[in-house]
Amino acid sequence: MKALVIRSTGSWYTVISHDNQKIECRLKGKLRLKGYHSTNPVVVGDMVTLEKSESADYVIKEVYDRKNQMVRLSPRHKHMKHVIAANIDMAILLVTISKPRTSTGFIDRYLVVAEEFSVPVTIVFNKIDLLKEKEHKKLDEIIERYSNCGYPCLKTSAAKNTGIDEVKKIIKGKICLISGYSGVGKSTIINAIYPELNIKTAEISKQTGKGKHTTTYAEMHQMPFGGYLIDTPGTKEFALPEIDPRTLSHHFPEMVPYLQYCKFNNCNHVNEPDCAVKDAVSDGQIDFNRYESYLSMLSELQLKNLY
Ligand SMILES: Nc1nc2c(ncn2[C@@H]2O[C@H](COP(=O)(O)OP(=O)(O)OP(=O)(O)O)[C@@H](O)[C@H]2O)c(=O)[nH]1
Ligand SMILES: [Zn+2]
Repeated sequence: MKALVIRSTGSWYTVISHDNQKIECRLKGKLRLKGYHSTNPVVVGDMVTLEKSESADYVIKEVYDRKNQMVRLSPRHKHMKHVIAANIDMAILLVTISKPRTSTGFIDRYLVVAEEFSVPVTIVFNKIDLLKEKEHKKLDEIIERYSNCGYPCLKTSAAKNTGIDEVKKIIKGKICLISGYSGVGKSTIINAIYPELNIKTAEISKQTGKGKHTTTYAEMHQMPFGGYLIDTPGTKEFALPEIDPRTLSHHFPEMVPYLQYCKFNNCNHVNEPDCAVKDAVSDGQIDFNRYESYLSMLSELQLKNLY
C-alpha cells in the first residue's frame, strides 16, 4: 500500500494512505541502514510502501525516490545530514523585522540552500502590525532587494489576519515547507490559514517553560483547499550543505546573468580583474548586502574545502 509520510518522531511515523487513513507505523529493520549518511532515512513528504508485519502492524517497506529534499547539517552530529522534508513544491521563509529580528545573512543562507535543492522560495514578512513607521520603510527596502533577485515577497500579520488570503493563493494545491527563526509565527500563520487545525503556538508552551517542539522533526498539515503545509521547528542557524565554492554564485539568481562576462571563467568575483559581478555591485545592479553574504559564504565554503 502506498502512503505519504506526514509526521516522524524518529522511530514512529504517521502516514496517510491513498484512502485517507492515518496510520502509525515503524520502519522495517533493513530500511534503517539505507540512510546511513543522514540522521533520518524517512522524512515528512516521503512516499512510501507499507506492508503488514508479523504482529499485524504496518511497517514502511520501501521509500520512493525523492523529487527533492531540504537538508541541513544535523544539529547534534555536524558531519551528518538532517533531511527536513522531501518532495517539496515550494518553501515559505517566514521573516520578522523585529521580535525577533531575522538577520538578512540568515535569509541569504536559506535562499542559497533552497537554490541548491531547487526549492522555490517566497519570503513572507510577518508581524507587520508591530512595525513602526521607520521599520516599515526598512521592510520596503528589504522587499525591494529580494524582489529584484526574483524572490516573491508578501507581508502578513498572522495575529491580525492580514495578508493571509495572498498566502493561501500561492500555496493552494502545493506541498509547502514553512521555515524561519523560532518565534516568527510559523504555527500562528498556519492556524490563520486553517483555523480548525488549532496547533499550539509559543504562548501555550511558555507556560510549561519548554519549547513547543520536543524533537527536531517536521510535521505536515493537510489543507482543506488542497495541498499541505509543513511546520518545522525554528532554526537559528542554517549550516550550508556541501556546495562547491566555485558554483556558489549560481545560487544567487541576480548574479547569474553577469557570470558569462567575467574575464576569467573561474572567477570567484573577489579580487579578480574585469569581474562583471563586482562591476554590477559597484553600479548598484547587484545589492551590496547580498554580495557581502556571498563573500562570507564563499570563504566559509573555501575553508571547508581545505579539509
Ligand atoms: N503581534 C504579532 N504577534 C504574532 C504574529 N504572529 C505570531 N505572533 C506571536 O508570536 C509568538 C510566536 O509565534 P509562534 O507561531 O509560536 O512562532 P513559531 O515560529 O511557530 O515558533 P517555534 O515553534 O518556536 O519555531 C506568539 O506569541 C504569537 O502569538 C503577528 O503577526 N503579530
Ligand atoms: Zn567575476
